[in-house]
Amino acid sequence: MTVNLLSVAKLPPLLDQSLQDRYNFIRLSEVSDSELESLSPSIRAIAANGESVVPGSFMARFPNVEILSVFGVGYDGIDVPSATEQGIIVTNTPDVLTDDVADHAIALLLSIARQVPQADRFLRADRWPNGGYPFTRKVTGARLGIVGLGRIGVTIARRAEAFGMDISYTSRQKRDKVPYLFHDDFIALAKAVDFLIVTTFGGESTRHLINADVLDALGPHGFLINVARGSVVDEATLIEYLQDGRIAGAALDVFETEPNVPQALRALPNVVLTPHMASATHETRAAMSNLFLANLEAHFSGAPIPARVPQ
Ligand code: 8YV
Repeated sequence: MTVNLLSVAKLPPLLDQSLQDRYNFIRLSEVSDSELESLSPSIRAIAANGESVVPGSFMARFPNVEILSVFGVGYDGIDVPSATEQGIIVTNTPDVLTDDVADHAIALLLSIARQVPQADRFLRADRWPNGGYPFTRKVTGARLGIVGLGRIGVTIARRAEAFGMDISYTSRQKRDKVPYLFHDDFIALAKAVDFLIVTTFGGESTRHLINADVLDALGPHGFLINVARGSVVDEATLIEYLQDGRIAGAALDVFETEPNVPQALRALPNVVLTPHMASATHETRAAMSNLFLANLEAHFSGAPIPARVPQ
């Protein structure tokens, strides 16, 4: 019997197609409330992505859901305790995207320090004949702070080693076996570095962790890079600090209310902004899709699930 799967997220077209081939695919955005009501007892799987917000009250509408599969490593929008209580397995797609997110973090760091997009705009505007582009910030040998030294943080640190950067971090706990300096508070970390990269979990526990105090500590020569979740940074305060030159610049792949990015942020010259695309390469999105499908398939065939989130 084909399993009824409800998709609550926009997924890549190829994955969408694979799900339609394998499951009885129901798209949340295409069914009315009453249709959903009558379908609800038949739904056994929910497909979501890293940006999805799925509260326990939503899951409770589907008494026979067994698995909620997330396309992405982050699952901060999913109420995992409620899922566990309701006997729903939650899966995600870690590891396969680590390299891409680390690559993108380094790309953002280089872009904001060396002002690559700004210089590109300068050239296209034919401003070069009137004089060269102003000097930028050297990266090699600079001090890098990483907020959250998980798999992605460590991979960024390894890349930064190749730039001779002096690396320190903060994390829920000090990591053994890494040669980087541990700070047990964000302010001390921000004070000690030129570039601060945020790679921590999203969700309530890290909401607005990067606030005025951390930005003050980073200071007028410091740069902020965020590839984690927009919620980790107090975006309104960040905008004020950028406007006033109280920090030097920011390079952001994630925002508080995606896909809407405040005009005040877009108007700033000292930012580099990308549309939540750190893991969006052909190769990695294919690998994420395969892992996403493998999680579902393993569950429904009774095999061990490759990537189940901790409960
Ligand atoms: C994706 C992400 O953009 O993995 C995550 O947590 O945020 C990204 O890789 C997202 O999940 C796809 O929608």
